[in-house]
Parts: sequence; C-alpha cells; structure tokens
Amino acid sequence: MDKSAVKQSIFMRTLRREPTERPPVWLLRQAGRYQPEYRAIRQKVSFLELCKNPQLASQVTVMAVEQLDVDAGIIFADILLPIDAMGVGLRFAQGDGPVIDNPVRAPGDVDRLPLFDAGDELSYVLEAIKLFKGARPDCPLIGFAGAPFTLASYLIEGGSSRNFERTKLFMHNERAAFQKLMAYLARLTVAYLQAQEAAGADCLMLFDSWVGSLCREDYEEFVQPHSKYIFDNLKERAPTIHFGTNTGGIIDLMAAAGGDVIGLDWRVDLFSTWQSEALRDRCVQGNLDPTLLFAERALLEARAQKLLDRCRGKAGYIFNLGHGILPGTPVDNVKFLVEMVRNSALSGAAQL
Ligand code: 1CP
Repeated sequence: MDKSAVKQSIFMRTLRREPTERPPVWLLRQAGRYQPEYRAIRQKVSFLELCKNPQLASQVTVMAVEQLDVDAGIIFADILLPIDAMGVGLRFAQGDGPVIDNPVRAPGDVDRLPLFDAGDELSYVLEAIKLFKGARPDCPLIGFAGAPFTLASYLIEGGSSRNFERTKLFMHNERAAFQKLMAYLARLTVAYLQAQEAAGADCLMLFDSWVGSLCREDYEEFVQPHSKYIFDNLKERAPTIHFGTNTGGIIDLMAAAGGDVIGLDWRVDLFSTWQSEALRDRCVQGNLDPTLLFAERALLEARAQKLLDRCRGKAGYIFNLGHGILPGTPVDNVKFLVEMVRNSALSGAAQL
C-alpha cells in the first residue's frame, strides 16, 4: 500500500491542519443514483446485493472518485448494514426508503438484539475497502458508520421518519432501555470502525444524520455520552469526521463529543460557526446546499466561490455539500463544482 502518497495527499494534510494550496473536495453521496453508470448496475442487482458484493462496491467507489476527480473516496456501503446484521428484517422497499420488519418497540426488544463481531458479519465491507486500496493505493479512503441516535431512530421507527415520535417516546418513557440500546450501538460501532481502519480506511466518519431533531437537554442526556464513547475509543487512530444535519442548536455539544472534523449542513453559516469557541480548534467540512447543483451555473458558481473566499487561507477546511447529492442532479454540474474547487488555488490569493 502506498501509505506515503496518502499521508501527503491534500486531504490528509488538511486533516492535520497543515496549510494547503486549496481545500480538498469530496461530496456526500458521490456514488449514487444521479450517475447513469450507477443506475445501470442497480438495474442488475438490488441495493443490498450491491453493498454485499465487495467487487461491485469497490468498483462503484472507484468510479465516483475517477469520474469526479475528488480528493477522497468514501466506501460504498450504508449506515443500515449493521442493522441488517442484527437480523431484524431490513429491506429496501421498491422506490423508497428502508423498512425494518421487527422494529424495537419495547424494552424486551433491546435485550433480544444479538451481539456480533463486525469483522465477521460485515466482512464484505472490509473486503470492499481492501479492494479499493488495491485499485487506488494513492487515494485516501473514508470508512463510516451511523451514530447510535441515528441508528436507534431507524430501529425504533422501523424505517425513515420525519418527526421521530416513536424514537422520542421510547427515549422519554423507557429511559433505561433507551440508554441500553444506545450503549449497545456505541460498542458495536467502535468495533466496526476499528475493523474498517484495520482493513485500510484512512479516515473514519460518524453519520448522526437525524440528531438535529433533538433539543439540547435530550442530546446531552441521551446521545452525547454515547457519541463521546465512540470518539474516545478511536483516539490515537485514523482522523475522524462527526456529521449531522439541522445541528445549529447543538453543534457545540456535538463538537464536545468528539471529531477532528465537524461536518456542517447548509442551514448554518460555515465560517462563523467555525470561528465559534467550540469549533475553533477543529477542521470543518461542508456545506453547500445540494439543491444548488440544480440551479443555473452562475448561481452555483457564485455560492461555491463565496464559500471558498471566506475559508481561503485557513487550514483545516474540507469542501463538501451540506448533505448528499440528490437523485436527478445533473452530472455536469457536479463535475463543474469539483473542478472549480480544484482550480481555486489558481484564482485569488494563494492559500499558503
Ligand atoms: O436505490 C439505491 O440505489 C439506494 C440509494 C442509496 C445509496 C446510494 C442508499 C439507500 N444508500 C446509499 C449509499 C450510501 N449511504 C453511502 C455511500 C455512497 C456515497 O456517499 O458515495 C453512504 C455514506 C450512506 C450513508 C447513509 N445511509 C446515511 C447517512 C448519510 C445521510 O444521507 O444522511 C443514511 C441516513 C442512510 C440511510 C439510507 N440509505 C438509503 C436510504 C434510502 C436511506 C434512508 C434515508 C432516509 O431515512 O431519508
């Protein structure tokens, strides 16, 4: 493995907060349904089959990196795969979101969740990481997992949700069982992320996508200790990214839980949030609204340029969207955006 090329890459240098000539760029959901090549593969295999086929998963990861010329790959997998390994009947219903046939609805359901070794049950993800590293030893690779709250929300709701009523009801009325569920998910996540690093992942990302639905009190009591447990157990290892959406009200608490990089969505002003007491010593990642990729070029360019200009000269900024690329996004606009960031070293004052 070409460890020194990765170590010296613009992505890894930025994670160490070293000055670089431009920010590194990669995009959430850079592999996905907006790509015709991805859709062609999905004509032949289901989403779960794709995730469980290391050859195909690695191929889709490489394809996104090479088509877009981004500075890092993210292994093609899903935060819901550990839930599949729990045997609660995860399926992806035709055309829409995930469904869990046997959701967690009572304290007894928490006790029935199995203990398993991520290295065994999710070995296909680890195999895909190794294949990616074989194909692209020079390219930094991000491994990832869902954070306990976001995973718990799928387990309790039995799928996607808008208001998380069932999750919050369980959290408030079955406090001990909820804490037990969160501790179970946190332990499992540490083992899974450590296994991904051992397989070759250079950076580890924790997706707490739906945690922004919580008030500060609930985040502090029910979530922060578990997310902190994960980051504490990943210290001295690969650098970490902590991401959530709608997190403006709790971003300081999230940062206190951990993460070398804090991922921000488009609802907050990235630069001023970065300057706040809680985030000043971290890297930040984000946060262009993904719907701008549907807008006219001039607007897309102006908004991306504004972000680049505000962060110019400050080490530790990773350019990204505020959330994933949406299906139907014009591929040319995605390529245009990446190229613009890559060329940003040439425009304006040098970053160094
Ligand atoms: O039909 C298809 O082909 C499936 C669409 C799809 C894809 C491309 C899903 C189903 N997952 C993925 C891949 C995926 N998921 C990746 C790797 C791709 C890449 O980034 O290049 C990653 C990192 C994820 C992570 C993920 N899955 C998150 C966290 C990030 C986020 O978007 O907030 C979440 C919440 C999921 C759950 C999920 N996976 C898929 C669906 C439809 C859902 C439900 C989303 C919801 O509840 O709204």
